[in-house]
Amino acid sequence: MTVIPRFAASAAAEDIAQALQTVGCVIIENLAPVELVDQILAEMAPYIDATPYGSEDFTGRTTKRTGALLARSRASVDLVAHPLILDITQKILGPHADTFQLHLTQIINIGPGGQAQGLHRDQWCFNMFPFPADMDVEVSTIWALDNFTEENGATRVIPNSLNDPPTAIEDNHRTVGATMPKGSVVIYTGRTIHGGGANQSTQIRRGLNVDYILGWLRQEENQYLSCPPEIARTLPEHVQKLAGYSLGSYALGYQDDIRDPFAVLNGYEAGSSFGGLDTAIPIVNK
Ligand SMILES: O=C(O)CCC(=O)C(=O)O
Ligand SMILES: [Fe+2]
Repeated sequence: MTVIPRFAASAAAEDIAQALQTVGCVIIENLAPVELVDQILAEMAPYIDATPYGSEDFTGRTTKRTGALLARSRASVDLVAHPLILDITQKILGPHADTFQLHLTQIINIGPGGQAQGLHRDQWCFNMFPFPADMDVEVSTIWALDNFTEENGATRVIPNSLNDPPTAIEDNHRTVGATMPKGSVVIYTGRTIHGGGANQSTQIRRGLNVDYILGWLRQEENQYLSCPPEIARTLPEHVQKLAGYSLGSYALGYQDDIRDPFAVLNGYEAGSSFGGLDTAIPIVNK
C-alpha cells in the first residue's frame, strides 16, 4: 500500500491501531472541532510570536517550534490527552511497558519558503539505539491546525517504512503528503520515516506535534520544567500522570523517600512507595 490509511473520527481504536501497526501511519479526519483548534491558536499566539526561528536545517530556518502546551494552553489538553489517541497509543505501546508518557508537545509553524525537513525516524532521538526491529517505543501525532496541503508543507510520510533500512531516508519519491483538513491528525510511529514538507505557499503551515513514549524512556520535552508542579496540579489527574507526574515503572521516577510523584503532587498519602503503579498509570482501559 502506498497511501496513508484514512479513518473517520467515529472509527474504532482497534481498527486504527491495526492499520498503524501494519502501514506505520494513519490519518483520522476531522477529529478535533475547528473551534477548539482556534482556541489553542489564540492561547498560544503570544508564545508563538516570541519564538525564534530554527537555527539549522533540521529544526527549520523559517520554522518556529513552540512548546509547553500543557502549561500555556488549557484548550490543548483536549488534544494532548485525546481519549481516542490515548487508546490507540496504549494498543501500540502497551505490550512494551507498564505505562506510556508524554514525550513532547510542540506547535510547528513552517513559514512560506520553508525547505522540506530531512526525512528521519522520531525514535532516532534515543541516540539511534537499535531497538528490536518490530518494537514500537514511540507514537507521534501531528494535528493539522490549518488545512494541510501538498503546497503548504503537509507532513511527508513513507507508508510501509517501519522496517526499511536507514538509507530509505533518501527515498523522497516514496513520500506521501499527509493532506487533511484542519482538525485532522496524522499518526505515525517512532519507526516510520517522515519529515515536515516544504512550504511553497504564501501562508504559514501550523501543526501541533504531540508524541508519546514508553514509561521507561527519557522525555524529549522536560515536562517538570515546561509544566512545573504548581501548574500541573491544576490539570486533570490523568493528564498529570500522562505528563510524567507518575511512576514510569516499579521504581522509575520516585521522589525522595520513595514517594509516588503523583501522590506528592496532589498531597495524597496513599501510593507513597515502590510499586504504586495503581495510582500512576496514565493509560486508558487499565
Ligand atoms: O512539521 C512536520 O510536519 C513534521 C515535523 C517532524 O517530523 C519533526 O520535527 O520531528
Ligand atoms: Fe519527526
